[in-house]
Amino acid sequence: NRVGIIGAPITIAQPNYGVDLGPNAIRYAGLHKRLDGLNVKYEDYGNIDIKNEGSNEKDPKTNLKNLKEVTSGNQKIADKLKKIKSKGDFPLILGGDHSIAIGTIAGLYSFYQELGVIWFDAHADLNSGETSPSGNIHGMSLAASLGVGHQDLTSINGDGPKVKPENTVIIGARSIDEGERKFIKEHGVQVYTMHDIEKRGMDAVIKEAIDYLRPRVNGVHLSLDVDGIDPLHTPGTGTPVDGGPSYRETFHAMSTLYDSEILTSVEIVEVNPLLDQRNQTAEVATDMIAAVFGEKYI
Ligand code: DIR
Ligand code: MN
Ligand code: MN
Ligand code: MN
Repeated sequence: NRVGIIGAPITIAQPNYGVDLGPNAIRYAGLHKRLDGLNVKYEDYGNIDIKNEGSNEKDPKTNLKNLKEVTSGNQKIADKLKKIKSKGDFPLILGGDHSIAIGTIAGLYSFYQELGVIWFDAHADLNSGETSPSGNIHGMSLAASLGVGHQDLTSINGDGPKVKPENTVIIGARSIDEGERKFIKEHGVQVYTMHDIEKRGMDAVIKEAIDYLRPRVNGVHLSLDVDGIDPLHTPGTGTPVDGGPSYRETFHAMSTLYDSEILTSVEIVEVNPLLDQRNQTAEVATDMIAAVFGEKYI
């Protein structure tokens, strides 16, 4: 299948400007050449035109920042996803902040009613206006995809949940808010924290996640937040958390996902070149994309 590359530069679902430059930073890091080297055919559709006009103010009623703008940006992303899926492309979405997953998963829902999601992240992104300590919608995108949160966010491309909690796996979590902990207990999302990865190793964890999802789902979306990786390797991101999986562990997880042939779409988010050192984070992101498309040696 041909890969369809889309830049999705939403930035106003979190407070640091610059994450809208992520898609181009990843292209400059050599994405196309790496795919060429793997003999992967692709079409790069460029960046979706997103209006990042917002503020850092929470709406006192909803506890959300920039709800209208984040919603309209994600509507555009969902529409674009549907378009390229209709052509038969394998979507590769470059963020942008992690709110873009609301749009990508909503678009994918038109094609996979039993979508599996692998959420590789330091965070769980399971907040809502009721639980969020920040009001930043990038910390709510998985909840919204599961049907929990503001109606505007849960009704993109149709009302209600786009993915089921039992089809959702979080890997790499090490910063989970109180309300998110409750959400996980109540809804039964499968979570592999850093404790699990440390104890059992990344190889066992990623294989278990694959074996868990395979019989349940008809497609699997990988949502890779670069802050999931240890910030030693990925300093260019807005909310780094120490103690994450290393470059090697992450590369191995991506490589194992490639071997499993389970993935039907991939997104990579939260690369912020303005917080980075010499585009290192975009380069690591590109290495991980290469791994997920079959690269074995760096
Ligand atoms: C925090 C941070 N849990 C929040 N979330 C982030 O604001 O909801 N997600 N950084 O990627
Ligand atoms: Mn995230
Ligand atoms: Mn994160
Ligand atoms: Mn490199």
